[in-house]
Amino acid sequence: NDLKKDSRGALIVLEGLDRCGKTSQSARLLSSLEGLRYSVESWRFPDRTGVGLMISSYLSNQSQLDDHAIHLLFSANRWEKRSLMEAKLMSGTTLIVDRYSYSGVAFSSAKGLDFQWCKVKKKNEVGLLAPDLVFYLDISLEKAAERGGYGGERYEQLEFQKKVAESYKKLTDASWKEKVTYGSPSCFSEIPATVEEKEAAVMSVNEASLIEK
Ligand code: NYM
Repeated sequence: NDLKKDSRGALIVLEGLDRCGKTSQSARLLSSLEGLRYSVESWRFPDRTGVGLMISSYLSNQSQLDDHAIHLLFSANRWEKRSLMEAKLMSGTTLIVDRYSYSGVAFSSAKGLDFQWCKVKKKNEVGLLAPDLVFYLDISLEKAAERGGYGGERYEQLEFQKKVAESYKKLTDASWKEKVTYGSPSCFSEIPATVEEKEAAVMSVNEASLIEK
């Protein structure tokens, strides 16, 4: 009950290629922040419930969908969770989110969809909650491919991931923090720095900010 809940929680997003280590690093960030008595939850997109059931079936090659249609389903999947995310943030809970709108752009544009059409600031994402902090977990294509092997789901091929990496490069801006995941047990080992970053993000805004044009 002595959880740090005075201000709103921060929306922290982790992005990167498939097999870049987001799952492990989310877990580490979660336990570090819990250890510091923050109220914190770990989320991921796609959330494989609701619209996410269709997404999951598409990703496991059990169904076919037009590239634009699946792009919009990924977006709808974020909209489905928007009000719950806002409620959590406003009640002081920090959310660590594994993939968000940037994955939407990076993966769809890697398939050949027009980058401008997919962009985060296009209408279908405008009004979703804007992250306070985005971590890009950087890993070489080869190292990512070595991990557990690709092939389980759609998109998990070296050539495709190469295009995804190029799309991410176009999306990255100065506010993103890069973390190298390969070879270090935790890229969040200097967690106090992350907490300072979190507090800076929280102090500057009271309401959760939105993705805008
Ligand atoms: N993906 C994820 C997209 O193509 N668009 C999106 O908007 C999101 C959130 O889903 N290969 C892709 C990236 C991944 C796949 O994600 C499943 P994960 O993190 O493996 O569950």
